[in-house]
Amino acid sequence: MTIKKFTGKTKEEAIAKAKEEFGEGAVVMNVKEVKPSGFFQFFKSVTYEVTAAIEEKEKYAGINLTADEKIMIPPMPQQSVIQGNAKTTVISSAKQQITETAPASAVSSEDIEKRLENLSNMIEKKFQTEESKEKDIPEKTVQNSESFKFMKMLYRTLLDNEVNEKYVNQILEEAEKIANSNNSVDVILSNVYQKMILKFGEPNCIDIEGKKPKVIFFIGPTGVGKTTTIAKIASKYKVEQDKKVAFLTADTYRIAATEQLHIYANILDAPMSIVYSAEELNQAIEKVSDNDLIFVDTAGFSHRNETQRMDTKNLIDGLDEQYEREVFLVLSATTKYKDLLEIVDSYREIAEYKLIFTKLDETSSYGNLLNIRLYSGADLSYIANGQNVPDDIEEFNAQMIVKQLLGGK
Ligand SMILES: Nc1nc2c(ncn2[C@@H]2O[C@H](COP(=O)(O)OP(=O)(O)OP(=O)(O)O)[C@@H](O)[C@H]2O)c(=O)[nH]1
Ligand SMILES: [Mg+2]
Repeated sequence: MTIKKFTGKTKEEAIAKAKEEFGEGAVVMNVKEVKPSGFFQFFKSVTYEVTAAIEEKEKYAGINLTADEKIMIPPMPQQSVIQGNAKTTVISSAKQQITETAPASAVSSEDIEKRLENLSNMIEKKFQTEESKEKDIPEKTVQNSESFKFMKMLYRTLLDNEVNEKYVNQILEEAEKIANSNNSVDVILSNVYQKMILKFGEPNCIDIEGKKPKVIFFIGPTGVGKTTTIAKIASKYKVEQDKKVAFLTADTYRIAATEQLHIYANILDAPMSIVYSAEELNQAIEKVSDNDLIFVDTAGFSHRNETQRMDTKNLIDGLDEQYEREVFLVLSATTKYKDLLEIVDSYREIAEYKLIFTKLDETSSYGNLLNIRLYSGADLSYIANGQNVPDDIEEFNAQMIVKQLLGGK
C-alpha cells in the first residue's frame, strides 16, 4: 500500500489530484483543513490536505469490494516484525510499516498515526483487561498469545457492533495472515483499519458535473426518511453549491406526503409537482428542465408489496432516455440485519442503486453499514444522523465508521 498527501484549495481539488496520480482506486484515508499561519495568515486562505492510499496496482485491479472478495494482504516487510515487543505503540509500528512500504517520495503520515493513536489507546485498555485474566501464559508464547488475545478482542468488538459473523470472520482471516507472521498487535490493527476502509470504498454521491438536468430518485421502505433526506440534500446543493433544484413526488398514497415535500420546496423556493405515472413524470421534468437537479420522491412501501414495487419500477424505467438518472435506496441504520437483506434484494429488482443510511443517531451499532455494503455491492453515498433539515446529513465517511466499528469513539 502506498500512502501520500495531496493538497488543494478545496477538498475536492485535493481528492482530484490524488485520483489523477493514483487512479480511481485511490482511497481517501483522511482529510485535514490546514489553517494559514504566520504573519500574513489573514491574507491567505484555508487549504485542504488529503491523505490517500492505493494498493499495489496489480493487486488493486483484482479487488472486488463485494461479499465474496478475497483481498490479499501484501506480506509485511521482514523488518516490521517486532519480536517480543508487542507493546510498541501503534505510532511507531504504523510509521515503520508506512515508511517501509511507501516510496521515497511519499510524505509522512501523521494523520493516520493520530487516528490510529486513539484507537490504540482504546485497544490497549481492553487488551490489559484481557491480559490480567490470562496471567499464567508461558513467557515464550507471549507474542503469539498477545496476537491471539487481540484477535479475540477484535472479534468481540466487531460482533458487538453488529458486524455479521461472516464478515467478521472474513476480516479476521485476513488479519490472521499478518498475525501469524509474528507482527505486533499494532501492525495488525493498522492493517485491519486500512482493509476495512477499502471494503467500504469511496462515497459515491450525486455527480453534479454530469448532463443537466439530472433526475434523482429516492426509493425505500416506509418512514426511513426519504422525504426528509431529499430536503437535506437538495438544500445542501442549492445553498452550498448554488445548484438549481426542483422537486417531484410520486408519493400519492398519503395526502400528508405531498404536503411535506411542498413545505420544503417553498422554503427552498423551488418548483414542486405531483406525478401519477411515468408519462406525467417526463412531462413534469420537461417543465423544470432548466434545473440542475430534479429530486423525485417516491412512496415508501413494504418490500413485500408487489404492486407498489412494480409502480416504482415502472416510474423509474419510464424516465425518458435523454435524462441522466441516479437512484438512491434509503435505509434506516436501525432496521434489523435480516430485514435489510430482504429489502436490498427486493429493491435490486427495481433499479441499480446507491445506498443512503439514515437514523445513525438512533443506534450505536453501525455494523449494518458494512454488512449491507458487502452484501449488496452497492456504493455508500450519504448518511443522515438526525431530524434537522438541512444540517443532519453528510457524505459517508469510512474513516469515522471504521473507527467506531473497531471500538473507537
Ligand atoms: N432520528 C432521525 N430521524 C430521522 C432521520 N431522517 C428522518 N427522520 C425522521 O423519520 C420520520 C420519517 O421521515 P420521512 O422523511 O417522512 O420518511 P419517508 O421515508 O419519506 O416516509 P414515507 O414517505 O412515509 O415512506 C420523520 O419523523 C423524520 O424526521 C434521521 O437521520 N434521524
Ligand atoms: Mg416520504
